[in-house]
Amino acid sequence: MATNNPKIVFKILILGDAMVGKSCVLQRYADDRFSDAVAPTIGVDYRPVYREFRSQLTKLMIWDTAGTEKFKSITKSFYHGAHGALVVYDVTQKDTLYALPKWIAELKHICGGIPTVIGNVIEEISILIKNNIYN
Ligand SMILES: Nc1nc2c(ncn2[C@@H]2O[C@H](COP(=O)(O)OP(=O)(O)OP(=O)(O)O)[C@@H](O)[C@H]2O)c(=O)[nH]1
Ligand SMILES: [Mg+2]
Repeated sequence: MATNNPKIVFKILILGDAMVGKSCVLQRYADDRFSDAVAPTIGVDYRPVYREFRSQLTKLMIWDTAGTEKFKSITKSFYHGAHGALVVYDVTQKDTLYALPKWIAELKHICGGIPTVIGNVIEEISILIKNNIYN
């Protein structure tokens, strides 16, 4: 796909606690592959992804942020001007679910809008339900 002159450009953030799989979600979306050797993100990583959307070349400027608290001041400076966000949690780690309101509130404070929430590590969900983790 020729990637020059996209008609539509969106800035998208990926947020959420450390180790929930944000970078893996991006790798899956951008390259359709999974690796368990992904290094923790230092600050912020940027990845342009091009897709056809309603027959228009669309550029998604995806900013994959570190979940670690020590990078928060850096990562928050990238929230400005975002059109959307994926707020990720790990379905096997309850704390990462309970942290979502904090991530969403911080995002809304700077960007407004409604983020999308996604649960990761979903191949483990049947084990969690079987073991009554969600009761
Ligand atoms: N089983 C399983 N492991 C996953 C999945 N997604 C990510 N992981 C593993 O979870 C760990 C953390 O993944 P990352 O993508 O680096 O997590 P992150 O949220 O980007 O972490 P930070 O950059 O430190 O904020 C890695 O060891 C991944 O291999 C998944 O869907 N299933
Ligand atoms: Mg990461």
